[in-house]
Amino acid sequence: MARILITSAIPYINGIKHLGNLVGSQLPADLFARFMRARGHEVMFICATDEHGTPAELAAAKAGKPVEDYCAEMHQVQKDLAAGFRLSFDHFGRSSSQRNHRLTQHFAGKLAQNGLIEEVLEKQVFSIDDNRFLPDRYITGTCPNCGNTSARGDQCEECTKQLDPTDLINPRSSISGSTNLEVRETKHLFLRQRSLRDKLEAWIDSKTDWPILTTSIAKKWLNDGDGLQDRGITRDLYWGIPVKKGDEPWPGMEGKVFYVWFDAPIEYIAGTAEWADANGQPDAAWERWWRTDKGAADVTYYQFMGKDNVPFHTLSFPATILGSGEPWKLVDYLKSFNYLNYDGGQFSTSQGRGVFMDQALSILPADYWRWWLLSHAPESSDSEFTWENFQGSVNKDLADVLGNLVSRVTKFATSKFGTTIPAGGTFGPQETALIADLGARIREYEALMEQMEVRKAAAELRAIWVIGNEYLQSAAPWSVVKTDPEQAQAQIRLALNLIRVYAILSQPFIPDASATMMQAMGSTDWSWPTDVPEAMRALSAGATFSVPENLFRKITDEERADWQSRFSGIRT
Ligand code: B3M
Ligand code: ZN
Repeated sequence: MARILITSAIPYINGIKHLGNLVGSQLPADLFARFMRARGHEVMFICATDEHGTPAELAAAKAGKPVEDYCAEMHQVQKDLAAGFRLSFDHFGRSSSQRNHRLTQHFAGKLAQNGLIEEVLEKQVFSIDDNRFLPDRYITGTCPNCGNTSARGDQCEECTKQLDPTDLINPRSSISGSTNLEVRETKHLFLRQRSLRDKLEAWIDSKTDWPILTTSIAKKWLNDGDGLQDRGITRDLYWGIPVKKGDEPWPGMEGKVFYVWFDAPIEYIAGTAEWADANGQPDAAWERWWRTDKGAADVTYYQFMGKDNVPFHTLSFPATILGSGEPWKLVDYLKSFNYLNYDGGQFSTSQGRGVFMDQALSILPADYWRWWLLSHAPESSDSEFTWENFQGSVNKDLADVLGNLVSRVTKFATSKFGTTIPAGGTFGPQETALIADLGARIREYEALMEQMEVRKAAAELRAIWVIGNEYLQSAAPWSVVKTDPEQAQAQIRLALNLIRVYAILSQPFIPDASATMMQAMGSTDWSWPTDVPEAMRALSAGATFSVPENLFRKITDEERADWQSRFSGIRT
């Protein structure tokens, strides 16, 4: 039994996530966590909401709520949606927790002690009417290059020119529209990442088994242009973790907070501490996952995230950990994803384009989405959601292949033999061949799941469902029963056992349908089918089973057309 630590990138607090966000981190992480638990490993699976920064402050202001209240509410909304999608976190924490405050301040203190923090005096735009410093992208004005009147202080989106806020003509605050701006001096902390460059490079080079997507992004940031830059880790904001050196005040940094990207990954650790607190466990219980001097040396740590988050996890967060000089666990394997596009364009949170988590669950149960998203995960390249493709997968894979097998077998068995597993006959050559084929495919499925080859694992699982249908088709118990009822009983006994094995294998992808299948088979034995011939005899003659509710319904053409127009833009 191994010990497996899994974290998903933590979703930002300012709104409900779309399906592209979901499939890029939380959902595949859940697939892996479920699989590892099913294999009998000890798993700790952590996620949280990422709550600090200007976007949270602005979203709260827009909602007319204090930012603390807004974040508490949105945390609950996201937590409920995660539960709706059956994301099996051991804990869904909050980056605004006291645990994260203390750990973030602790890391900053250690980095300072180790000479890795530099205090820098900067010039920044201050909005007098808003009474705050404005981050570059919250200053709007006219682009000196192309004349676009709504260029942002960091970049003009029309002509893509990189800008400084002071380049803008007629600059104004994007928050209030005020033009009453001035440049003021302000002090900030910089993490001297550059001095950790060699250590980071050696560490990344040692990860020869990482996906190319992950290492190519890491190396690009390590080597591009001037290479790794020192990084500002503080901001002039109200909402965030106050800048302190451990428990001590940080002279000159009063009223400032840590940058959201400094504290967010530390929440992986803090979230595990929150888990311990929530379960009445001592510190040792979470430290054994994170401190290599306190039991975490035998933990394997996996991270899941979208490609845009990779630089922060291959450079910035490791710089924090390595720079602390303390024995914290570094990630062992980083699984990253490309983007999921939506129906000929991009998912867009700002335009409300695409399907968002709450909307998805309001039209169909979680398993339908889980199956489509995972079987089309954007691994080797970006992938695209279309309603035709979704309808096709659901109707074919789930309804025709899996659902149909379960309903055909259980209905036929009940009508001919009643609701106990029939005892007659013995497994013949056809049954033995199926069991052998199944065994080989299950080993392949395990290997793909272990390698986090999400799409390929889904394809293998589907192939496993298909061979069951092919067996039934050729064994044809509905004909055999007329001439050799004993043999038909053996065939049906095999098919019912197959349903139980399918429940176990499919559980990481479609947990609700799997639970229904297992319950219908009258079993509670979820143990992984390591010995396949034995697993295919687990349901013994005389035990009772039942016909489950229809597992999956088909999506009609009318529904497809309706949803396609409903989710095409502007979320209301
Ligand atoms: N919240 C990314 C995002 O919401 C960011 C991930 C943090 S992981 C520590 O896109
Ligand atoms: Zn421009």
